[in-house]
Amino acid sequence: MEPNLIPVPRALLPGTGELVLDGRATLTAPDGPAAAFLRALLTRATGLPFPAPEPGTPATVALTLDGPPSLGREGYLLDVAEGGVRLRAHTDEGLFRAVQTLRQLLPPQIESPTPSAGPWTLPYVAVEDGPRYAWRGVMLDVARHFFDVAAVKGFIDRVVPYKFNVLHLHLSDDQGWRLEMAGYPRLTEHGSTTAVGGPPGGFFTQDDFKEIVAYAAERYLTVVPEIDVPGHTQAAMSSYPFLSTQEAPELYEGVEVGFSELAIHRDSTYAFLDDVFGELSALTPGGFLHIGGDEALSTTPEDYAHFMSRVLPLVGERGKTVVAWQEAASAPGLPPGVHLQYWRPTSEDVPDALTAAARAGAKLVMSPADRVYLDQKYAEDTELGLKWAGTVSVRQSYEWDPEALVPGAEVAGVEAPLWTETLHTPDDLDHMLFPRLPGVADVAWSAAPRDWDSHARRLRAHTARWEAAGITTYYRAPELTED
Ligand code: IFG
Repeated sequence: MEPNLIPVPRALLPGTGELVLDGRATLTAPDGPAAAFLRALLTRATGLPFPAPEPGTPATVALTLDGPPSLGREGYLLDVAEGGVRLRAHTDEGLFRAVQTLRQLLPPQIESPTPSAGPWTLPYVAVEDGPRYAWRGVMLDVARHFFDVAAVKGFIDRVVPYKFNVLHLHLSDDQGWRLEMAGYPRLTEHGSTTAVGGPPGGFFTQDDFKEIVAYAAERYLTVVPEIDVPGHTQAAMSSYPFLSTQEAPELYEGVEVGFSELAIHRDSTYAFLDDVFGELSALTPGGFLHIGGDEALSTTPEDYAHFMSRVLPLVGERGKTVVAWQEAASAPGLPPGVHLQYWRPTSEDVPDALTAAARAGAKLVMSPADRVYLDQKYAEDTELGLKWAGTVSVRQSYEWDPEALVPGAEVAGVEAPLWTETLHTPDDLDHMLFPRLPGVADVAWSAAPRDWDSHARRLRAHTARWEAAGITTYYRAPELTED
């Protein structure tokens, strides 16, 4: 029987037989995040020592960096056979992805935060694998409701087993500004004090943000911070009214969008953004900054174009690649390498400007709302979530092709946004993430054609893994019960 791996690997050859890891099992691995992660996972769940082998004797589990360059940055070879477990890659990041596959080959109890007895069986198997897309992302909106460092780390823990490699943090919106800016203390002193429905708000200090970045980096996730402009800016304007043409901009606790815009024709707006993107760049080791650009419904197309022409260079000058929501396609002079995030439902026509920008070299991050907006209800009776894009079933998040939406475009990858207007706690996040997130992971990693029956079978085998990991509020989708 083929193991229930998600995402599906490029090539897998099941063997006959299984290996049991016990107290005699030894481990060798090159120092780095992959080995550190594997040791921590094995120790935490099995309590076994996994010492180094005697000199000259082969290890039970061996990670090596002698994989062929053709594996690329994230590819790997994994073998479980009578002689033991071999993970080979060309980089430590590739070994880290291999570790996630090894993890899924072990029994669900490997996900437990406390040791259990095992047996720690591994089916004989040979895997050759690598990702379809370079950008495999999830987004957490910490603006509508704030989620602290511990909650963000928990969010990271949930996406790592599914080989995601981008964490997009939506750090500012009408309802809150969530990252301390040394040059503008009121953005958090005042702008972070509330949320949708009212307080409490919250914010990340710069040390908090560094802690998140480090935790993500140890798991080969690149943090992509977003400061959304020129719309979605009420909290910033209430903190610094010089940014606004409103008389006395107030903090906002509702869920409307499109009513706010920065003062487009004031130099002070761009001086502010220059400082903000300067601080943000210094805090962000990753190569991307997201400037938002969505739903600027109070801004004329001319003003939007003017705004973008002044803001885009502020990011480029810091050597960062610009990411923006798809509306930015209409901006003149998009910088090379710009990543435009497609988010409107697939039922809508693709704007000509987006097709043109793609033809001119913009890369697309595919986040169609009716496929991967995981804040959308599963069904009419889902208590949490919105449904402006319609309900999004488990099958809908899985059964779609990122290449089919903008012909001729270069797709950088796929990203699942989790907006939090209606979500307050990590349990709420888990309910919306699972069971749809693994399907998004499969679309982002596996080039194999979608096979719903196979995916549903795999998902049914993953519920025990979620439960062992403490993910207990996942949606009991009808697809998860044997039909
Ligand atoms: N659209 C808004 C988000 C959020 C979302 C909720 C984008 C790019 C609806 N913009 O999605 O701020 O409100 O589903």
